[in-house]
Amino acid sequence: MTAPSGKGPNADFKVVLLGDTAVGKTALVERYSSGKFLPDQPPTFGASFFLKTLQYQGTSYRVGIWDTAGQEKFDCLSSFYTRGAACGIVCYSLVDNRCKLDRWLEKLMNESGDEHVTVVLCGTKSDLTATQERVWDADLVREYATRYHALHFETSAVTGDHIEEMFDAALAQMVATHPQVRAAVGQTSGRGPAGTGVVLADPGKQPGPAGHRSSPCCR
Ligand SMILES: Nc1nc2c(ncn2[C@@H]2O[C@H](COP(=O)(O)OP(=O)(O)OP(=O)(O)O)[C@@H](O)[C@H]2O)c(=O)[nH]1
Ligand SMILES: [Mg+2]
Repeated sequence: MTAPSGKGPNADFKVVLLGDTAVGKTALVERYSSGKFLPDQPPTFGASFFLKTLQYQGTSYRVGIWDTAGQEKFDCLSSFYTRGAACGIVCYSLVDNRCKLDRWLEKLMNESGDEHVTVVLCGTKSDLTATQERVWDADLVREYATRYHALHFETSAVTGDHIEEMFDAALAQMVATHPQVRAAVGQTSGRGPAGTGVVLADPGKQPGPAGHRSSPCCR
């Protein structure tokens, strides 16, 4: 995806980041918007909003990104930010098996109110896998990705790995499959080239062998 062109945006859409507290949602979106990793940020209070204008295939898109708070006390608020989202990025830490991935996926599906919502699974803190054990079973994550027709990326806010690629892929998928986005840019029928499916950002960095299952979720 390239920088915005001179002409104004001709499609808007809403992206929401969901996931347990401390999985790294704010660090991820901060890295995406400012290019910086800011350690020791306080937990998000309610939600933060980021706006990006992007150009893809000659069209400008204004992307409003809602970074929600993962702390349970803010649970009742997140539906407000999730409703109407064209894309939900559900984050889990690659090195923390307490993440309730299935809960956030269900929440997204129940609350977005959009049957065409683009779902992205984002395994965060990939830089830490050099020194800490990956705690998520590859088969289980693949199963979630298949069940929810989700894109799947592994990112690091420290190195910036795969963050741009993830947002680019999410945008491409929305343009390809979302009727409102397609209508806004004058594509009214058929599916675009991206379709749904699983994109593994770095097949060389797959989670450990099947069978290495260490209670990936607290249910
Ligand atoms: N090593 C490493 N640390 C990270 C990364 N992303 C975030 N962190 C650290 O993880 C902690 C939590 O990050 P946040 O971005 O605040 O987490 P959050 O998901 O926004 O948390 P809530 O706002 O409470 O929902 C902070 O100490 C960050 O510095 C990453 O990619 N790599
Ligand atoms: Mg936060």
